[in-house]
Amino acid sequence: MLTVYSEEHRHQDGRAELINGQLLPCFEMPRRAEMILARVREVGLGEVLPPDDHGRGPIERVHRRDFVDFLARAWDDWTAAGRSHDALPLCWPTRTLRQVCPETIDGRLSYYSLDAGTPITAGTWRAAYASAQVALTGASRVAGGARAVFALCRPPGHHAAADVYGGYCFFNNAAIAAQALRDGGAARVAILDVDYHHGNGTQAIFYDRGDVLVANLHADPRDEYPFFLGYAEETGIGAGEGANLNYPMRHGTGFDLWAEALDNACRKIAAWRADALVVSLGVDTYEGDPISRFRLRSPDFVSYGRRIARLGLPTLFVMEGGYAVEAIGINAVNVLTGFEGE
Ligand code: Q9C
Ligand code: ZN
Repeated sequence: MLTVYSEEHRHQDGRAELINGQLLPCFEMPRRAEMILARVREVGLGEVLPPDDHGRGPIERVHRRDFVDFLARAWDDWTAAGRSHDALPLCWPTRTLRQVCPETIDGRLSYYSLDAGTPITAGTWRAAYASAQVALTGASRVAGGARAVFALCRPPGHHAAADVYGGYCFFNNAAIAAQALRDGGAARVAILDVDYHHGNGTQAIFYDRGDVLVANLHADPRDEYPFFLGYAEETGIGAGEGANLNYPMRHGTGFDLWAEALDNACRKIAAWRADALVVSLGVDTYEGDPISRFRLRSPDFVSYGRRIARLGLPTLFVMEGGYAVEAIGINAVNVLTGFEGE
């Protein structure tokens, strides 16, 4: 299987995120992608290629132009305001407040963000832009006939919506890739999100569309981030009615229950007759993950990779979360070798 990878991800190296009431070192760190790449090479998964530059056009098929402009300028605006440390927002336009976009950088960080866990740094734009290009290059290979491609994206993407960043995500790489597959001729694209957290951004982007099916397996938002989306009753709206599937599961969920949900999602994807599949591949479902509460073991990742392969669809794997850095390479690549072994 071909892997697409860019070293540009290293430019996203935030110092701290707000988590559990503390500013702690970022869990989303450059070593994550380096460990995955090392494992790709160790098992001899296949060729590793750098991305092509597809420009801003395909990013703006998913994200609002004002949001892309905001990200492109955020660091310069922040330093122009006299700051030299990472940029974090402090308040949000919640109930009782208005959705207006302020002029000052602090107001704009608040307007466009979803949490205080996602620092904008000097290199955020470079890294996020390259991550989207990695996904787009993978999509173009799949459109060109590859059975499967691994887009080793970092930073991740599935929490980012059309004009919202957060959850360590800036551009929604999987959504951008799915849209590129649509624009490249696939009539129906399915997105299967197996990250521990609900892919709120991906759901929001495609919620009213019938041409992209989104299936999400994740921790129940009643007790896990992102808390405000990902409930089972969210099934889509308008033309998208029935094209959004959520499988929330409680803390402590192990592979038996998780695999049943995956099997159900795969049956729905097969019945829906997708032309291509994008897998939002987060491996924070692992039992050793420091911020997550599912109990998958490393061999389980092989087993579910095999199940995904049985769909028989042209498949793009897009890397999302996973924070047990020592095991992240093994777990992510286990999915890919499981897929290839089927
Ligand atoms: N107690 C991804 O996996 N903080 N993002 C959660 C949990 C944010 C995770 C706090 C987690 C975002 C791509
Ligand atoms: Zn996650």
